[in-house]
Amino acid sequence: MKFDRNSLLLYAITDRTWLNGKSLAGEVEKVLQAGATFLQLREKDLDKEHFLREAKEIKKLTDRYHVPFVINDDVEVAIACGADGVHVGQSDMQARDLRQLFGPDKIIGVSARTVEQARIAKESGADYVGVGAVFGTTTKKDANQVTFEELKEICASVEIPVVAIGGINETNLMQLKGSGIDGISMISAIFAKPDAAAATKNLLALAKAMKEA
Ligand code: TZP
Ligand code: MG
Repeated sequence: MKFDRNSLLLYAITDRTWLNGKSLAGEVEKVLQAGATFLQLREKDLDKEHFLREAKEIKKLTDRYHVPFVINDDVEVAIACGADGVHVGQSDMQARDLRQLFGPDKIIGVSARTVEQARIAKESGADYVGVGAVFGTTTKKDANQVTFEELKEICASVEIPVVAIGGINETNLMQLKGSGIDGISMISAIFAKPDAAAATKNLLALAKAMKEA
């Protein structure tokens, strides 16, 4: 899938913490139907076999909705399920090695908290950077905060698109206006909600307004 920066507008990241017996695929389908523009499958505790089976199932859904699909961290699973790409952190596999492994067409996303990290990611072949945490979050325990000014500086310093992450929700999203980001990515503001579809629709409208304003 050819990467388009506009696809980062509403970037949903899965989390099974709040499923409460619901199926992840079912929740993902609702979110895709409601207009999410990008999907990352993030599993921190699942065994490989289960992870791969799930990734293959989710890939069918993202294909049906023509939404880019990346796997968090696990390059093997990303390759085996035919994902559109992978998203890695600073301690995961380097973008340069990923690009060699994946070739030019796959999407590579890298988490960055500083201008230097973002520049290195770009030079190593990343397609986009995820920058955060822009607000306080309890979803990722070791997340460090990035200020609005730092976010803005990163956006101005690299040509590749930037997606903000961390504690973003419908009440604070508009505060990101003017930062230069291409989109917002969220876990709990979508998947912790009893009605993930309604949350997605609302966030999508706000994200559009945030970018246009
Ligand atoms: N990376 C930085 S903050 C974060 C990640 C994965 C957690 C985002 O989750 P939430 O629930 O949208 O704050
Ligand atoms: Mg990681």
